[in-house]
Amino acid sequence: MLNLVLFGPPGAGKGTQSQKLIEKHGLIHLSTGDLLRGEIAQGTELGLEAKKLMDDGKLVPDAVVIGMISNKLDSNKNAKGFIFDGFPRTVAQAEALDSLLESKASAISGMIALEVNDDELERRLLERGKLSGRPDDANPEVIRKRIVEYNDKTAPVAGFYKGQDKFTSINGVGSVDEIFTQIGEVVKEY
Ligand code: B4P
Repeated sequence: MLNLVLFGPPGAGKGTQSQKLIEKHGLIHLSTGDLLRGEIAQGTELGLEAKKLMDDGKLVPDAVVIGMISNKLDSNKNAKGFIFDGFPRTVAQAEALDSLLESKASAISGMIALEVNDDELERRLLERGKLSGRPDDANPEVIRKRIVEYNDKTAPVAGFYKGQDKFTSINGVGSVDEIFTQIGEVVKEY
């Protein structure tokens, strides 16, 4: 089973590259950001709680996103593999994901981290905000808060996978196709 974690700060290109990876490898795409926005669109209680945090650039509680991922793993029992996009975002989430996969006799194949500087992240997210209307992309202050939250809580997840010898970092600045080619070189090794 091929189980990839696509990692990087907000706007690094995780969602963009995930789309290309699912087309090429037929994996199931699990984006916690998309799942949360789905809850918001349906107006569920979980969505209402998540929206307050997301609009303020904060992470949603671990238990909420771990529960969503657990349900998705259970409902895709015959999958060839998964792309985890925007998950895990904390070390607690990474530990929970290992346990969930282990209980299904599976494991993470590797993490690929996209490195992009803060100015480029802000530029990309503001650009997307103009088209998508995503409230968390519309405001430079919220974007900066998301980057701070990433540095505080999410960046340590890289150390978790380095400790398992499953971490590869690539340059996330360049054309979408150039970056996809670099990702392909890494995936070949898994
Ligand atoms: P996400 O939906 O995961 O938001 P993101 O990190 O901004 O998306 P992504 O990184 O995929 O964007 P992409 O680069 O593809 O999360 C949103 C919020 O949900 C979080 O802030 C948090 O509140 C909550 N949340 C989600 N998961 C959570 C978890 N596990 N735990 C707790 N909370 C969680 O795209 C960005 C833009 O760049 C696009 O417009 C794209 O077209 C452009 N782009 C991509 N590649 C490019 C390139 N090479 N060159 C130029 N532009 C490029």
